[in-house]
Amino acid sequence: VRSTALGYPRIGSGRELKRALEAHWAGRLDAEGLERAVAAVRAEMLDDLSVLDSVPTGVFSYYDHVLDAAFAVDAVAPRHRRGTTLASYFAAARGDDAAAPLEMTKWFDTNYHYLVPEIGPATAFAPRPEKAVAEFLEARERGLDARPVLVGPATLLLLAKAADGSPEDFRPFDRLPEVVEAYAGILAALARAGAGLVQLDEPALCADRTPAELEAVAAAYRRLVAEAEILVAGGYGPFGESLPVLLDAGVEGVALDLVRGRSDLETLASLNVSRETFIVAGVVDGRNIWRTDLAKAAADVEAVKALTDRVGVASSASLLHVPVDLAPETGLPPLLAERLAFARQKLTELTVLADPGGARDARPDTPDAWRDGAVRDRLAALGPGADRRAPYADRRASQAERVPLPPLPTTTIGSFPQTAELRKARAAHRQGLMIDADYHARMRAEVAAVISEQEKLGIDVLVHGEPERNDMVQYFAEQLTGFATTAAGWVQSYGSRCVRPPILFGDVARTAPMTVPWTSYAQSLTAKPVKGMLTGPVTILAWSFVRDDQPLADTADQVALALRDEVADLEAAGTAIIQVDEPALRELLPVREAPRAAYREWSTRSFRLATSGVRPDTAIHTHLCYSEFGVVIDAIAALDADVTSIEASRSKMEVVADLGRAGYGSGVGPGVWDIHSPRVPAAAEMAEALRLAVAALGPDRVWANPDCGLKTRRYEEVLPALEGLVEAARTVRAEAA
Ligand code: THG
Ligand code: ZN
Repeated sequence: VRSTALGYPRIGSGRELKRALEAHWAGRLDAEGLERAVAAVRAEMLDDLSVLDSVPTGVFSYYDHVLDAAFAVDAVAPRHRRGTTLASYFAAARGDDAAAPLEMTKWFDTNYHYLVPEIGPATAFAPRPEKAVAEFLEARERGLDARPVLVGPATLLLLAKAADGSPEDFRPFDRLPEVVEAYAGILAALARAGAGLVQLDEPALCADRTPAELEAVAAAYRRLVAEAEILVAGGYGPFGESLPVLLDAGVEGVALDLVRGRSDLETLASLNVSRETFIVAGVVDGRNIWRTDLAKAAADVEAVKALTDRVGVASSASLLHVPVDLAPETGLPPLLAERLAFARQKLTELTVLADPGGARDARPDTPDAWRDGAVRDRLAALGPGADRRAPYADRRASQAERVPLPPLPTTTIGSFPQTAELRKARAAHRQGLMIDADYHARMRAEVAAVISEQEKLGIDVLVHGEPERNDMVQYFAEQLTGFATTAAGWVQSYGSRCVRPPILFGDVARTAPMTVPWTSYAQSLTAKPVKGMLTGPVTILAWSFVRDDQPLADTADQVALALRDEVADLEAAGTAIIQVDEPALRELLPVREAPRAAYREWSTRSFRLATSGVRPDTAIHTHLCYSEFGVVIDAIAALDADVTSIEASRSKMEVVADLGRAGYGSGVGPGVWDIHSPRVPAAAEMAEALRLAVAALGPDRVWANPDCGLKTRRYEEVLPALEGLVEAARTVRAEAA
């Protein structure tokens, strides 16, 4: 059995790519300097990957692997074409003065964002194999058995969106036969360079596909196998009915995700495949950081061997989703550290599984010390109504009485700009160079400044600005039991941006209030209402590495209970409005339809469990962003929040109408300012968006707010934009009166 990985982190063990990219974009590093820096990152990747029998190449990326695939077939929007390929590439990724960037959205059910290619009926495809060939040769020159990897043609088109101006009924997938010819050209170039097996990633075939789509995929692969030996990799779930389609098309092999897609073992058995079939068993979890149960993994490899003679072992998905190395994490509790494997450690596991003499240890049980009987007893004792509040109509009346607000009240989502000064203070505090008292004084001064700015602007519902929070999940993880945080466990989120997902390893409990002092302090400075700000249970799970020894639903309930206590403490401190954000509600939605109902059930229940312990006159707000919410509209209604603020500015308020259709009857704050762009919208533009929302919902249910937190923006943009927002709300308010 030969070992491989489907992909690898490409940010560098010390985030060298991030530093080089940001220096280049700031004009501090020229193209040659950038090239030197990324060559070092790729060399480090190859050093790591060289322990494998088959080494994936081309998995380095300057920004995003979907964008790489679009460039490989020359699907570059005309507005992004610049003097060099790299300049065009960064124009597409980040935009510039002349052109808006490509849209960004979540890659399957992960916290990684890819760039959405724009493909129209007239997009001219052509093979651009230079990157794939160069990275293949770089590995081969080291004497490695190199295997080029590219996002496959079906996934590229299924993830793309129709270019502006395309006919209504056009779908990028319609162009499959033509894009396949460009892929054929790339495969031919790789073959000329000496490549054997080539991996095409087709995780979109692990989602529900129509028979017509599968037929088109079959034709595509029948064409491509004429050019090269192809290994099709899935990941992110079972191939299911896609599996026989691929095998019948004559691909050399298929890489199965045996962590999330174990049912493919049965599918494979039912197909009675020839013993020549090449199957790569993805038994090492590419999505999580737990050490592999090598005994179980080896048993799965044996199960595949019972069906065919040609078997490999691999990660279940690209290792992109885990940090590079556990070695620097010397601060973790030993019981936890010995149970973890990051990317480098997973490579070692793969070599052990490929070695006939390797030691296949079973995974040790979860330590008793990680159980919290009190939390389990409390959850078991919850009555059936524990996740239900009074009817919305009653809540609405008592909330209006407690906090009188004008129609179209103005508010922000929670965070204010994280200035360089704030970051510096946090870094100094973390390194022990600033004592707690000074740090807290600095943060309180920031809260006071943020409150005063909002009062000057005339905003109706204020926030404290969250200067004390590094990340909206990590901040809570640092304070809850059952969580650990890493020192340098960075995972790419998009481009040069990374996050450090906390590790949720044991039962979760709150030991003390986590946010109350900040909110109370802010409230003490103003007569206007200040919102309490929390992150919801689903998002805390989605943006952490979560224990896999019990159902996610059970873990979500524990987090919800801890948040429920925080909500109660905020209410007891006099907070009338408490916002519990769930930006990742869409993200954890299963890729296939079948398991979605169960997900909607437990995710919304955990949110309600967190938020239903309050009086009817306390308003619960929530906020959602980062994705298209059409598929979770019912779940949004099931959260039963009093007000939902939602990303809407880029979709031209469509989501507002969707909410109406789904029977969502409470308040809505459709974001009228796209904060992901540095552009400051004019008041008239925001007023127009508010009019659309008022037309759909009436004036009594609409709030005026930006579409996300302001932490990544600068005050130079924030102050004029908020001034315009307040003006827009006043204008539309007057029109409605
Ligand atoms: N937190 C977490 N996941 C997220 C977001 C988040 N996923 C979706 C979305 N928000 C992603 N957006 C960003 C935006 C900025 C950054 C990361 C993800 C970012 N990161 C810093 C960097 O790379 O330099 C590091 C931040 C830090 O010091 O912790 O700027 O908000 N979990
Ligand atoms: Zn947001």
